[in-house]
Amino acid sequence: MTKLFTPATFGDLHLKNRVVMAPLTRNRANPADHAVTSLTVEYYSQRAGSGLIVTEGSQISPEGKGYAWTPGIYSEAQVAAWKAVTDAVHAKGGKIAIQLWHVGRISHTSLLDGQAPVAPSALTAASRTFDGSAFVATSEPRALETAEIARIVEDYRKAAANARRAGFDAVEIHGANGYLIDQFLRDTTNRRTDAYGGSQENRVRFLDEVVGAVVSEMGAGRTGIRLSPFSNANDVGIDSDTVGLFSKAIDVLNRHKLAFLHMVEGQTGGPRDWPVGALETLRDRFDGAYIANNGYTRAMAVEAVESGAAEAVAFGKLYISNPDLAERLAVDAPLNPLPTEGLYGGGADGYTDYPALEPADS
Ligand code: 8OZ
Repeated sequence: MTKLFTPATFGDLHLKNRVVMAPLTRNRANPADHAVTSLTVEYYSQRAGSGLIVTEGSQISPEGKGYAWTPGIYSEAQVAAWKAVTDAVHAKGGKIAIQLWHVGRISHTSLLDGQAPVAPSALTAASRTFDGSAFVATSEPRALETAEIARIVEDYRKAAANARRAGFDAVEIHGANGYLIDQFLRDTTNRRTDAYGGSQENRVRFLDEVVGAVVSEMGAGRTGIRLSPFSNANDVGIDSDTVGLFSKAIDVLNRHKLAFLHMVEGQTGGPRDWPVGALETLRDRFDGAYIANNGYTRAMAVEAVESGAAEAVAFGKLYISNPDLAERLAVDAPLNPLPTEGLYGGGADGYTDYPALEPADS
């Protein structure tokens, strides 16, 4: 049997196969309360054949929001709405992790009640966000006061407690793609002179505190993280010592005994390029399960898991138009073409209307 389709245990998580659904922002939460809707229950339930679903990024606080109609995990209404999702996925024998997200500087004042986004340093990203009607340049952020950082760490802890109450099997901390944690890590975006900036040890401090807070609620065996060390997504910039910095970050993850590291290999949604040997150095340093991601085909995924290069492979784009992707890959069935519209916002069109190979309940 091809190992990709065999069960796996990552920490306290028992997965039926090693085909992971990658987090995908789809902007379909209720605009009034940022809670997911019954359409989202249907969407994830259709994808329960995956060994592990990782949800779309879900903001840990109103301040952590960077785009229109993304869901939150900080209010009781949001917890109740997510509980319907986890119940539906569990009823179909699936497992689901929620991705905890704070966008930092990748936001706009119009999404934040007129407030400036917060960031380690007051440096504006050359990036864009969607404000509900148009793509707009991200706003100039304000640098966080040292005393405020504990409050954000506490927001992560509360979000993890909410995730547990909402029935999630695990939490994935969003440490990738130029959002808040990534902004603290890199010397391109972190120019602080307090205990959270300067040396690599100081720049991993925020990550360390966030991971500690999340683990205190979920347990390390049900906590993972997504990183993208080689990606310049959201204009985060490439650190002057990527391998040194991310080695220290991975040492933090190992100290906390995290269950999995979900790696965006290369440029987010782009070329699989990195300095020779650098990805392998970081991958091998991590003690837990390694989930590979970025542009994998079936053949690449089979080979990666067979050879031991990865314990699992996460697919994003292919999961948009193939709700039964794991089942299709297992029998090497043809795939629905990649979608071109309906990605961000809207209703059922391009969301829950992609056909499965066979009726899901037959
Ligand atoms: C696409 C559009 C908006 C956000 C990421 C959460 O890149 C995202 C994202 C992707 O991690």
